[in-house]
Amino acid sequence: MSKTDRRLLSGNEAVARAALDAGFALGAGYPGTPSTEILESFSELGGHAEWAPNEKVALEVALGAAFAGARALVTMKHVGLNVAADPLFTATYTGVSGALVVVSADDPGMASSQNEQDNRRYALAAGVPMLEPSDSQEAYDLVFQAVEVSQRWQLPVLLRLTTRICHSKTVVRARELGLAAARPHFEHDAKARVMIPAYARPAHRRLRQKLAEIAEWNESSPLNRIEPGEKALGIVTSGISYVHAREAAGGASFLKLGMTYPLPMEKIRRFAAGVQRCLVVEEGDPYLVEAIRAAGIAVEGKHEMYRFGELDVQRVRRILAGDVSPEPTPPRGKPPELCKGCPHRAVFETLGKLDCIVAGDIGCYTLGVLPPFEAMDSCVCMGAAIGVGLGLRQVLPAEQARRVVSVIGDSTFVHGGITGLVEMIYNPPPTGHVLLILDNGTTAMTGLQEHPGTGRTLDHKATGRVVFEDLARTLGVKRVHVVDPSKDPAGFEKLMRESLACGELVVIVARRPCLLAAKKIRAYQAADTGEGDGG
Ligand SMILES: Cc1ncc(C[n+]2csc(CCOP(=O)(O)OP(=O)(O)O)c2C)c(N)n1
Ligand code: SF4
Repeated sequence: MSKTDRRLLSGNEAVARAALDAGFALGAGYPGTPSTEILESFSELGGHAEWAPNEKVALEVALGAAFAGARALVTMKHVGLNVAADPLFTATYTGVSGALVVVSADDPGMASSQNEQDNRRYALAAGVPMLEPSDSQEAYDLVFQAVEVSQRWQLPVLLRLTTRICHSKTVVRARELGLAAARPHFEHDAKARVMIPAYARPAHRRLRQKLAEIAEWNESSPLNRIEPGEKALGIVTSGISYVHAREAAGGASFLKLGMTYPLPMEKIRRFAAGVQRCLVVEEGDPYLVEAIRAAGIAVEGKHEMYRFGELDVQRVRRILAGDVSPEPTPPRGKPPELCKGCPHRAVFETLGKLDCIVAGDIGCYTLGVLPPFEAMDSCVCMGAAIGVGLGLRQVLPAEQARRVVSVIGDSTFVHGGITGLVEMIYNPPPTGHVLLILDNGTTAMTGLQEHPGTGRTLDHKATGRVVFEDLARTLGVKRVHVVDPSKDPAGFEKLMRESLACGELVVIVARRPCLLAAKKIRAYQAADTGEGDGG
């Protein structure tokens, strides 16, 4: 498209388009709703996009690129930032030479997540400047702003999106003139990038100095705008909450914040002083209201009941009216279930039949918890199946411990399970343990993305492959099996009985492609080799 075209884009597509127009050399990430399409779109547009094994590695790859003077993008869902938090908290000390934009896509209301953590807290805790768009155009524009801030202060910048911003489509006008790609080069600067305590102490002071400068700059930056209206009501807001509040209280005065860390506190103070009632409208945690009150500015916040779930126009009207009466419960939809013919089905049928205690994990297979299987006993975060299973095995009485099985998907195993396997070998429980890797050849839950176990890159081209059975054997597991439970349920049941009884460490790779991915996998293989068997 020509750069002056107006296009209907989702927030995710807008970020991808902006990354291309702003000369980003690299996009790295790990899939996770609602962020996944950013890198897929960036790749389709011709950008260099990579799926990393997990978000921590993705951030580190992007940081390396930014050390080399390039502009780098890293994308993840909100819980991904927990995984990437370690490098994030020190990347603010090291700073960057190019630009580093970290996209956190939060999921208030948990449309497809295990919690609704509010990642604005990370900006404050790690000291990362944070920008929050309210629609796709802003998502596009704020990528450029993020580059400006990142390059000027040599810091990573957090671009915080939420589900509605990621997935809603609004019109985007791309810039006529993008940014020329930076020329990567490396200059030694150990004092800036090697965080031994002697170098980290001044680095922390540098970070606080930069944040103070950004806070001052943000007082008059174009990122926060006052929209004058009636003096009776002033609303301080950001992100998608702005859109809802605008509709719910059209006549009010607004202070719409685009940079929500560090906050333009004096601007907020003046705004609050100029209206009779000043209300903070925000989704999720009382992040803004707490910060504003801590600065001694009297503002009204929402009732605790509105901390949960997404906001919408109706809920904002209730907040404005101080209505704390019970909200109508939405009609219950049909519960999700594994596809008919899903390879995970045969596994959970057997686990249920054998009355296993199942330390589960996150993916399509989490649906093994629901009827008709009801064969999952825990699911915490990606990779936890192995550690939790081992902990259960370590302390349960032997007759129960012997029934514990850790069940993990292939993408999840690569993401967060490999170190759990190392723990299993290093600290084997007295009754042994059984690890079941459900290898369906894809990351099904988030829309069939590749991962290092598939041997194909983000754009489905052949690359190196991590072979789970080889890895387990190399790490020292003696009993390693590769089976297809759908093809031979009786054989799988027999193997499970033997494995649970043997008292040793067992890794079983249950391999059969996801029903929805099988045809695509065959096509990718055929494209690579001229022949494909989909196995
Ligand atoms: C830290 C983190 N990153 C990303 C996600 C999103 N997510 C949930 S499960 C999953 C992977 C599922 O793939 P796999 O383990 O192969 O199971 P499948 O869905 O294919 O059965 C992803 C990416 C998440 N929940 N947590
Ligand atoms: S998408 Fe694939 S893995 Fe997920 S339930 Fe359907 S067949 Fe199973």
